[in-house]
Amino acid sequence: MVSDLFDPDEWVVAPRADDYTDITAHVSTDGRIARIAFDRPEVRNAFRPHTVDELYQALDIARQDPRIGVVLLTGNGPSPKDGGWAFCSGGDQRIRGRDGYKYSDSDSVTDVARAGRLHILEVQRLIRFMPKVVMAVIPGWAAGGGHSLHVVCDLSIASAEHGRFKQTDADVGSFDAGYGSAYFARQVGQKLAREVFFLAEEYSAQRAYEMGAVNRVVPHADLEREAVAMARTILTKSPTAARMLKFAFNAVDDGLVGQQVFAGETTRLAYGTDEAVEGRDAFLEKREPDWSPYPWYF
Ligand code: S0N
Repeated sequence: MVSDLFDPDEWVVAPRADDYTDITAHVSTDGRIARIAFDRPEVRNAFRPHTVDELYQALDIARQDPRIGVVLLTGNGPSPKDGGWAFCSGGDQRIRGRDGYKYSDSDSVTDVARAGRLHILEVQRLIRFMPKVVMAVIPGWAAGGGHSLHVVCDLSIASAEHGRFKQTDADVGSFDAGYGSAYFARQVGQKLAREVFFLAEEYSAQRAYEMGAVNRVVPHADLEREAVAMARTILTKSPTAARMLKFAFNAVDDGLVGQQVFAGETTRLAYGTDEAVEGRDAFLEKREPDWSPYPWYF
């Protein structure tokens, strides 16, 4: 299935997406926006390792597509079982074992090669470090590891009627001790973040907006239309400015990795200058570089 909110005129199937079983992936007809969606509505879009592998691949394809500037991450729905809506309810608890997750429901044992590999964190890092704007489009529950995914996205937009937020990690004995908690506290403040984790209560989309955890709350029927409209506004901006801004926002919380990512971008920009070309050419031509045309700026 896709979603009741999905506009078929807006999207075409993304490259390699025909084989996906746990997600859907589409690209807007003009090729500039990706829509990637959890597609397990019967379990509130919980992810299993197979889901995460597909998600990583679809996000990475979007990352490498030079036309795409914005990625919408959402959850298909409603559930055929009870009509419930979800963005994502985190790790699939039915296949969680002592040493990790079974790869899929049909596995009889946990795959030892994958055991202990908490690879949803690799997806979090991909979202965090891809030079595109990633927006969580939240039609229903964002719970547990699904809550953490929305936290790590650059922007979040939620359904007024069905958007629900709950951090259940401590209920089920798991804890996202990285972006899901510590970075969340940067967003909403320490007291609120601790309340969300320690009490594991339910919060409406409006309350999440008031906390500063969500950018916009819109009528359910308009959710994807509004998300696409926001994406189209972002796409009117300079791609270089947008990527530098994303990495600037990240850097203060990402330590040396944040500095490395930002520094890589500045090096890439510097390579485009005549000054850097002179340095390269001087080396290749076995001569001293002539820096005289380039001032020490003040
Ligand atoms: C989302 C909730 C609040 C929705 O409640 P609601 O609307 O009352 O629906 P339910 O009747 O509860 O659910 C409908 C059906 O969906 C199944 N289901 C829901 N969530 C899951 C799930 N996560 N796994 C498996 N099944 C799920 C229900 O069982 C029900 O099925 P039926 O109809 O057959 O009974 C509510 O559903 C809820 O609280 N869900 C559980 C949320 C949760 O605790 N998630 C896990 C939290 N932990 C993680 O996500 C791990 C974090 C993580 O990924 C991670 C982070 C850092 C490092 C490593 C990891 C890692 O573990 O990989």
